[in-house]
Amino acid sequence: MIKSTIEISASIMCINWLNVQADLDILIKEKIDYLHWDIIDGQFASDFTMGSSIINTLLPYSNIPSDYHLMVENPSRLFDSFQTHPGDIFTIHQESTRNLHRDIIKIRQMGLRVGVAISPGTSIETLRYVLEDLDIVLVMTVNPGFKGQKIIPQTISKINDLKQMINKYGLTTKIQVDGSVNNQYIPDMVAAGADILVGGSSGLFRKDLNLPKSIETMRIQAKIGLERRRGHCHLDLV
Ligand code: S6P
Ligand code: MG
Repeated sequence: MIKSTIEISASIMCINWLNVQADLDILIKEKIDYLHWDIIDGQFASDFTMGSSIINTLLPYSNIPSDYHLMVENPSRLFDSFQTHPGDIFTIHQESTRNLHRDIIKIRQMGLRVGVAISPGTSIETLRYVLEDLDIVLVMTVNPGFKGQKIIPQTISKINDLKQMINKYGLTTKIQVDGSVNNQYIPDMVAAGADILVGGSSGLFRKDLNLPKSIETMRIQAKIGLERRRGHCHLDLV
């Protein structure tokens, strides 16, 4: 069964930092599904973003679930750094850990939802033997590190291949997409199988559109993609 709604996760590294409180108020009012915290260590990807002191300061401001995207080497060293709540998501990169399965189990034992991200050059086959342990696979549609990058087009067919793999094994794993998630690509991403859209600088925190309007626009594009997906498949739909 396919869920009738597509969720939006707001990439806080793309928020207007001179207007954080007002933007968070809008995200709350508009019932955004997750706050997406990009954590980068300068090694796995070549930049630095927010650490636990900034994130833990902002967390009490809303009760929106957190979606932690850990773009760091050896991610388990940071698992205890954040004030997590049940229902939050910890997503680690397949490429960043020497023992992926051990780290997946650790996250599960913390009572959190488990995600694994794959960078554009990483095959979905690398997840074959952990897929059943995951709540979410994050398909990166740009290389990790920076906002405002161009999409890597072949990642759209990767979403489709992953969706087929999930269906083949009878799983309910959700597909999240991150990078250049905007009006131009949302319908294709959702039609291919994306369930959670990470809204960044090109789709959500846009310079040319206010935040409520960009949220509305993302939802409309997601609906178009979902209708296309339904038109293509023979599953029992809600
Ligand atoms: C990138 C990070 C993302 C970005 C977001 C940017 O390393 O994981 O979450 O913040 O994708 O969005 P956009 O629309 O600028 O590509
Ligand atoms: Mg991200």
